[in-house]
Amino acid sequence: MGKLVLYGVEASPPVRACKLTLDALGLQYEYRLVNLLAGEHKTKEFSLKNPQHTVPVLEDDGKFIWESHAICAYLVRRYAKSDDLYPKDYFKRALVDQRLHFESGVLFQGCIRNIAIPLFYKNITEVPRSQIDAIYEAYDFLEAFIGNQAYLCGTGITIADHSVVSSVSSLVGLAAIDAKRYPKLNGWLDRMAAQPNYQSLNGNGAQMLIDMFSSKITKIV
Ligand SMILES: N[C@@H](CCC(=O)N[C@@H](CS)C(=O)NCC(=O)O)C(=O)O
Repeated sequence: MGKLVLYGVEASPPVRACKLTLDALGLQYEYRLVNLLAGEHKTKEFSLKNPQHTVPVLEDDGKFIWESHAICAYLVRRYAKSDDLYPKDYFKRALVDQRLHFESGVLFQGCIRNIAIPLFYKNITEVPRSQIDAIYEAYDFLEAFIGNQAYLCGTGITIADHSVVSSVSSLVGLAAIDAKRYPKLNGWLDRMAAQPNYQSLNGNGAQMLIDMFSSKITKIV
């Protein structure tokens, strides 16, 4: 096995998703901090690793992969002893892929990033209510996806749970989850938070992002 290095920053949801998968697989890795606010991801050195200059980036034996969903899938295919986290069965895998794409397009891009970019990079401190409504719409979908299952794709945790919990655990700071309106989502979040090492791998970083949002937002308009 080659040397694994994860480049990232704690507050980043997709970085935390990769940490959850690395831990679930029992993989040793070096973690290298990339200070986004200081522009370390825009350096020539980092662009050679990832020309899209996003974190996370995974380095495996001198090769680089970015995009958390690709990283988590790669880690399972390459290193897992079982396919539980990312099933080989065509239909089961399609279900995991659907949730991963949902995280990428709806939760991360549609909810978190749309709110974060104006706050952190454009000095805008008011958040349109429509963006908070979009979070609740996403919760409605997740409530339906979970249904009577313990996890997003059935009875066991998959990389879809790692990915989605990384976003939802920060979104709760912008749109609280009412257990009466979202009993399935609330129960799932509790089950994820009860996983070993959850707090250090995801909980603390999720709170950091919530605090960053709170320090910028003056008003929902
Ligand atoms: N869909 C990507 C999102 C990656 C992403 O946008 N990461 C943010 C941090 S949370 C970033 O690196 N932003 C810096 C930039 O876009 O220049 C993934 O899952 O890896």
